Amino acid sequence: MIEKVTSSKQAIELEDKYGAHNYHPLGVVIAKAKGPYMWDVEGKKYYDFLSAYSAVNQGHCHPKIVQAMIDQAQTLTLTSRAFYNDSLGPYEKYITELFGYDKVLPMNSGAEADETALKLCRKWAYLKKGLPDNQAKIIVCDGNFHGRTITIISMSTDPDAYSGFGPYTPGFIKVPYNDIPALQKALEDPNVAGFLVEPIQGEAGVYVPEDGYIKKAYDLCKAKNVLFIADEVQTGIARTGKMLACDHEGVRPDILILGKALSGGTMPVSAVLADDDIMLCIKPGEHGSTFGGNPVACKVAIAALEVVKEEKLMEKSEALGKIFRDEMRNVKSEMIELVRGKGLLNAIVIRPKNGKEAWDVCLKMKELGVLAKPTHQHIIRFAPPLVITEEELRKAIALIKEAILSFE
Ligand code: IF1
Repeated sequence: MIEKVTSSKQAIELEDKYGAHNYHPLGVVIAKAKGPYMWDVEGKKYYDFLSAYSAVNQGHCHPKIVQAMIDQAQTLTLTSRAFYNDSLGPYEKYITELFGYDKVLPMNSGAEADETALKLCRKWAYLKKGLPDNQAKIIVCDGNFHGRTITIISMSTDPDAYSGFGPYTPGFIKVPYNDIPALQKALEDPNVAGFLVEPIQGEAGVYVPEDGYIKKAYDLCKAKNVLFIADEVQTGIARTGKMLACDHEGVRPDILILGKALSGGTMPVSAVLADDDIMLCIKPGEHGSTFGGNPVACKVAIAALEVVKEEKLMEKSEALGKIFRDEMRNVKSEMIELVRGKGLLNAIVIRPKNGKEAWDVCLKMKELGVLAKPTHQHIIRFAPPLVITEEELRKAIALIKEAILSFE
């Protein structure tokens, strides 16, 4: 018997009893969403300021993307890659021309795309760079977040992400983020194959590196014939005010990783883009996925990317992000320690006051109709869908200010 949810309390109880406890969600049960808005089971309306961690850049249930999904789902959902189909080629042409790469390897989740990038980098290191077998090393940054698989958490410096999941995958060198000398030193190792980096570290708390860091890191990698691999799963697709966060510094990654908003938050769609000299290192039968590049994902991703262009989401993200940071930096509250971000990927570092901290601010915002969630104990990430209007943004900002000032 499929139970019908008629109250938030009932939904939470069902999840608690029958679901794994691998999350600690904010106490709100969403039943419907559209554009920048979400409604809970009781019908209360909220501004979404998380966007499913930047997967819903185009706004919830975007009509063009949903229609593309419906049309394809009624025609052909899956062939697997055992056979060709009439959706994958056109999608591959579209996305490689849009981002300027020779080829794309389609996957589903962001973690799968990061794993694919790691495999590509290692293969290239052995076949093209000539590194000794099983000796390839990949440099990653402290505070990184690239997903939840065993190899990816083997790169992590967050005990919550890796503790109790050993033994770990070898072959990773960790360096401090935003630290060029440390990267330079690590690149002295002749067995380094690649450098995997988030242009802005999302999970670490929207950690924006100093201007020029990405460009300098890229140049150092090129000087050592090391692949520069950008994880733009969270920062990509117009979130930071450019199509890619790397575009702010004119850097073209050797391997580009996309996910989340590549589908506008409708389904898991991820992609790895690279030129032939890297991409063709993986031969038929050496990598793949049942659903990778499925026809529905192809049509959805094309629609999701077209929406970014048609609705000028890059420009909106850039302009509205400036308004958000300016407004929040003018709030007179000791709880606001720092406001940082790029485009509409922002965060506020909350200074605890009278025992109240970021979680309490989020609970107050929820009460007032704005949903966001802390990343780590003292940082609240603010990332509304990029389709939010200036008027809606200003209304939400007023509520965020009210929530923070309620603790004065
Ligand atoms: C969770 C964090 C964000 C990502 C980057 C790859 C992936 C992610 C830069 C993997 C995924 C998600 C995962 C989700 C919450 C969210 C998250 F808090 F976990 F760290 F955004 F910061 N690269 N991030 O941000 O993509 O496999 O999830 O599709 O695991 O709770 P995925």
